[in-house]
Amino acid sequence: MCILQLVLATQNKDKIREIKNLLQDLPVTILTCDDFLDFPDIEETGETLEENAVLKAGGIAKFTGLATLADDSGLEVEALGGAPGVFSSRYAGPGCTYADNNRKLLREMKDIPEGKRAARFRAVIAIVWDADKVETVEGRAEGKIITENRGVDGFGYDPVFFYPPAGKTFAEMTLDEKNSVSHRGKALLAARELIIKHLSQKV
Ligand code: ITT
Repeated sequence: MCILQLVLATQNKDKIREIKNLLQDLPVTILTCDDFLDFPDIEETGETLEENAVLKAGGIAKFTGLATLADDSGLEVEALGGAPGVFSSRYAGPGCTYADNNRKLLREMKDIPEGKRAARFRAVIAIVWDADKVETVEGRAEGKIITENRGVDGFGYDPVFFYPPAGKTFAEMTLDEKNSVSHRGKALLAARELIIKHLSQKV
């Protein structure tokens, strides 16, 4: 197998940590925004996670000329009709923090009863290999929104996302534990297969 250079089309350090952890044993050199000058911020104008993942990977692949992986992810809350969805990172408005988003979510859900708080995380990963070839995979994690923050690890909505099979929120899990059950972990497992197939075709 040859060594592949793969760029991560994200400015989100938390995603970079999780993605690197799950790809670390592959013969892949991972490059991030820190390895390039003037790494562009690709505008997310798509209406779906898949469209945005392809937009981000395509934009950065064009900029670097290298194979590029992007993750577009979000939280879909049943009682809120699927919100915040594609707007997950900017739910509480432009420039908002993770804490602002969680406060807004808990406020919006304050009257929603225990049995109606189902939510799912979804992650779509797009890999642009070259101008003619893009592949996408998806992962999901089903859980529920609790009524106050629990745990300090992870990022984003992790402190309010309770994962019943583990009896914990994602913010109460180690990185390995979260990656073994999360939406991103599952999408990356499928992405690993794409990478392995690509490497074997290059031999
Ligand atoms: P890039 O576009 O640069 O990758 P971003 O944070 O803007 O970074 P997205 O547009 O995909 O990424 O938005 C994803 C948001 O969904 C993220 O900011 C969190 O608020 C939330 N999110 C995604 N995955 C999550 C996870 O594993 N745990 C908690 N929150 C998550």
